[in-house]
Amino acid sequence: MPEIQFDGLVGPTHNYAGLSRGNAASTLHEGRQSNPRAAAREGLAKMRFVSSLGVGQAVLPPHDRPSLSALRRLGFHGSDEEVIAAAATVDGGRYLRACSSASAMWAANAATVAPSSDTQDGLLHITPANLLAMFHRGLEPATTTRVLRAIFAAGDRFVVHDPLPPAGALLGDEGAANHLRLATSRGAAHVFAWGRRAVGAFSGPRIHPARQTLEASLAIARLHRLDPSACRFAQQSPGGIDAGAFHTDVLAVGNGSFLLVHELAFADQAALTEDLRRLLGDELVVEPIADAELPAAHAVAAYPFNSQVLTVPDGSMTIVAPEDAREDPAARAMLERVASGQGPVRSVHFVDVRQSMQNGGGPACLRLRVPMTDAEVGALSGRVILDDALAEALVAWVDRHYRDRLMPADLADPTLAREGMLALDELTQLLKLGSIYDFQRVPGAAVDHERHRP
Ligand code: SUG
Repeated sequence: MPEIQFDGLVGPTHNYAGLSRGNAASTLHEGRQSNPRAAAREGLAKMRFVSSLGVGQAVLPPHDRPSLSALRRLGFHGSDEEVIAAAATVDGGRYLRACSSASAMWAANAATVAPSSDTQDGLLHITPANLLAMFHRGLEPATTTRVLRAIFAAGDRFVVHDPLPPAGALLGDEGAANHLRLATSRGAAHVFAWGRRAVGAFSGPRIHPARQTLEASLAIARLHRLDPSACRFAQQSPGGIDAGAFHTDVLAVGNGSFLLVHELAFADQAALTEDLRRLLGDELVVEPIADAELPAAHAVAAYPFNSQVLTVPDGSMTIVAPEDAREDPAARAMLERVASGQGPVRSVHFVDVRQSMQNGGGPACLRLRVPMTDAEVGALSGRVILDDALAEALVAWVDRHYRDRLMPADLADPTLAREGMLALDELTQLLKLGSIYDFQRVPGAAVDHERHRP
């Protein structure tokens, strides 16, 4: 079944606020100047490249940031300007920074997906991730749910569930970044990776937080009506999380019959691989990468595993890796060895997504994969499938609205919020998505286009 790559378009407030403990790049770049326009252009260039390979590409809109509704729920009140000014002074501005993050760009964390071919009711199931491990990311699920329901609106084919309840520490769900779907002629297997469990003993990471719970993964598999015999629940290696692999897709990537996996991705890799082979047969090609070939620190810094492995129209596979992995000799050598071996991968391409990488998001983080039949693609709502005309319109839209430099201190500028509303209001028209943002739905909060044109 062909797969559509739904990429998150980078939002106008893309910045480096150092919000994600356990994400080395986010910590390293805290306080640096960002370039939202370049970030959005890099993302669009990657989408156009993937589309040029003959792979279906679609776009998900950014979220409205700063989230004024989230700031109001924290007790900041008055006009939008007053809310922003007050939040900028409390706790060193931490709530304003968190509520301004453009983190919805990392669409691999938007949701988990089960294609209709794998579900017992024949529907395509999507569950938006609750992202409760990090405050700034926990602001995403409501808008993500609205966006996905606007796009996957055809109820006879698609079901977009509510995110799992953000119930204490029980159901931490990070979406597809901790999920791998593999398939051979024997059928499909779903690997759900978890970092901690709320119930029962386990040995977890010591330094960094584990975000995904086993209980959340089990609930997603149930919700998606997957055949339990096709599901595996594998613990992420605690050492891998402590080395900076806060999501599984930092150390592993799979596509169809192919799995590229670092030694520190899973706690018991040998057992998992053996089990998958029993399930999927000898067609399964596993490329295990030893820490001796590519130390985890390189894998985390250069993100060769955070690549998109794509099946192209001739049936072979290609890897779309970050430019950073080309510049790291060990990472590059590993990818080139994999692409020149006996397996299904025939080529590697490198793309520059540096603005996103500096917050810990590589090519694979920027996209949500949705395996879909042609009829399902035809049933999507909105204008989200990327063709040349839409790509050009989006680049022009970015150039019209986005700043080319932003420091965390600039988040206190109320005109940034107005610029964002104006841009996103226009975007929903471009993408034909209707009113999906709080500022479009709250009475009295409509955008005055004439007054706020930059
Ligand atoms: O959740 N970074 C994101 C990166 C997500 C990467 N996604 C995947 N691996 N699939 C995160 O840690 C940093 C934001 C900041 O510090 O400003 C951030 O949220």
